[in-house]
Amino acid sequence: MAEVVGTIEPQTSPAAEAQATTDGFHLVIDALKLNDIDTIFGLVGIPITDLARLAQAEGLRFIGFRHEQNAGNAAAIAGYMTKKPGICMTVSAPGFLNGLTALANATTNCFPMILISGSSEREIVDLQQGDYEEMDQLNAAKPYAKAAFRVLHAEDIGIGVARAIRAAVSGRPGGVYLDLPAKLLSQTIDAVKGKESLVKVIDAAPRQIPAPDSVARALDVLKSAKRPLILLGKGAAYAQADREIRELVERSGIPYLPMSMAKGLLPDTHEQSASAARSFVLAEADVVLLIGARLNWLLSHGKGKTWGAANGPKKFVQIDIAPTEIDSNVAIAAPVIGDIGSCVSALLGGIDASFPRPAAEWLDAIAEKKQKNLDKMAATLAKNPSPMNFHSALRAIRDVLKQHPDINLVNEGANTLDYARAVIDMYLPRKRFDSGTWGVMGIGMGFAVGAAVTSGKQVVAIEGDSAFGFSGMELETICRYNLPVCTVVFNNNGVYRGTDVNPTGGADVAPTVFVKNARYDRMIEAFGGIGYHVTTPDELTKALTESIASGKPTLINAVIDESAGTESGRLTNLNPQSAAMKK
Ligand SMILES: Cc1ncc(C[n+]2csc(CCOP(=O)(O)OP(=O)(O)O)c2C)c(N)n1
Ligand SMILES: [Mg+2]
Repeated sequence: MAEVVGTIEPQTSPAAEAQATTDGFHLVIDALKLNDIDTIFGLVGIPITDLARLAQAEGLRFIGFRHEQNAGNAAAIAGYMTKKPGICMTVSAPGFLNGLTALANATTNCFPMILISGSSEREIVDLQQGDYEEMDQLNAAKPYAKAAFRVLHAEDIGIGVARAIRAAVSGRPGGVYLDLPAKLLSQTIDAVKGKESLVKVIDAAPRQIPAPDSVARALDVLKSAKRPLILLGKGAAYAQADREIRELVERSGIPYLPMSMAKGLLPDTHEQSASAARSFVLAEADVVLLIGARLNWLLSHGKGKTWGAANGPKKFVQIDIAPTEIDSNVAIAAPVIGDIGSCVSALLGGIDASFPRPAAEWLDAIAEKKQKNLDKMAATLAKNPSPMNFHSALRAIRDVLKQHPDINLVNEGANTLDYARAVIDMYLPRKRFDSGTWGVMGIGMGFAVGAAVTSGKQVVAIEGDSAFGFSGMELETICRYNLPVCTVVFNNNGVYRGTDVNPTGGADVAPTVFVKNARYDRMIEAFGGIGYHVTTPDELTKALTESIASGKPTLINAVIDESAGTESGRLTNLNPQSAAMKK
């Protein structure tokens, strides 16, 4: 263009015009950035490939997965760890549906996440004319999400993203779906107008202060207790009110039980932990303070034998952010509604030197029960059977992890989940991520990637061989991003155990059985990771120690006695039995 030197470029040149406009792609990324979102977990394709490229070009981290469910699980756990919505981005119809499982799981577990999916043309979808990946995604998402929104005009992207963020994290957190049609992404609008349309969300999850009379009522009920108990749920861990919760437990002197993801809120070795006497305290307590724990199936709905029905009704004090949680399963004597930090602080205001300490009789009975069970567990853990069983393998892992209290632990399986939850102590809050409210299989590698990317710290994933299979291909993702994830596969040749047989004597193996002696360690080697094959606790100790020291992607194939597990782990009672087969 040397020949035009000295001439003034006309104001309406194509270059100037391009500068003066923006489009849907840029507005989505700008809206996320404006709200301090720094990572997207996703999987590319039509129509979001350029959105992913642009995100990376604009300085966001785009972590690409091999299946959207795992990207969604990574986003969900990032949301749980940070109280900021984790973002999952997918293509339309099948990609969206793959992500929807994770969105539903996030909503069930109260993890804040946003599933952003590209979608096909509304005009064609609504007339069912057979578009590429046609689906009415917004309506499909609605029953499984806390909220679902669609944006049709580029100037509404800012509002759409803001609504999604606020819906995900305010009140009870959950999964939000944001539908972005392909046409929206390429829509152009004036750049200044576009910039002005963006919304920075102020105070996305405002504190919710409990009513003083509800606090007074709760304190009265607590003071009336003879055998009080505190139950900490993952809502308590999510709240990041760690100091206040610890102070409440310690100042009141009340024994406490953590639900699995609340482990580590106070160290599991804390003398007030009643975990080792769980059945005893649930049955015997007369007043129970629930903090961010729901009385769902995991707590036997707050009634029946587990809760000592024969001892008469319990009195519950329940702290929850959602008023509709109250009386969901049993009558609640004293609801305290608000955010957990504010509610616990308010209760602390009434727990002074005059607050009655729990009776020594109650504490002594718990201590005695605890010691008995801990001795029993120590004897079980001390055994060295060959082949190795769940307990001897977990003893080895427990002893290594004790040296690394800040490790993130992912855990799923049946026996592998139930035994690991009981044996592996947690020392810090929000370090244990597991199958959660649904008891779902498949969160493993998604949670592992999410936890590693979010914390930048080591992850150890203790996985049943069946559980691992649901997300195993993400080993490639772990290797691609060189994440410090050590996956330990408890390989007992199957679902629950590997010893079932086909009663017909036919060639097909039983429904619960896998290929015998599979070498999961070789899977990670395909992607440049390090594989270990171990058959004894000593080998497991060595492999895990080396893995953690290396900080590299590793997988330990831990061979477990194939006859050691029980059907459904500890949930045997939930299996309906065939009357015809019992004969
Ligand atoms: C999505 C999903 N599908 C199926 C199940 C049923 N299920 C519960 S545990 C489990 C696997 C248990 O086997 P494994 O992970 O090998 O653990 P083990 O008991 O052998 O240690 C399955 C398939 C589930 N919970 N979630
Ligand atoms: Mg198994």
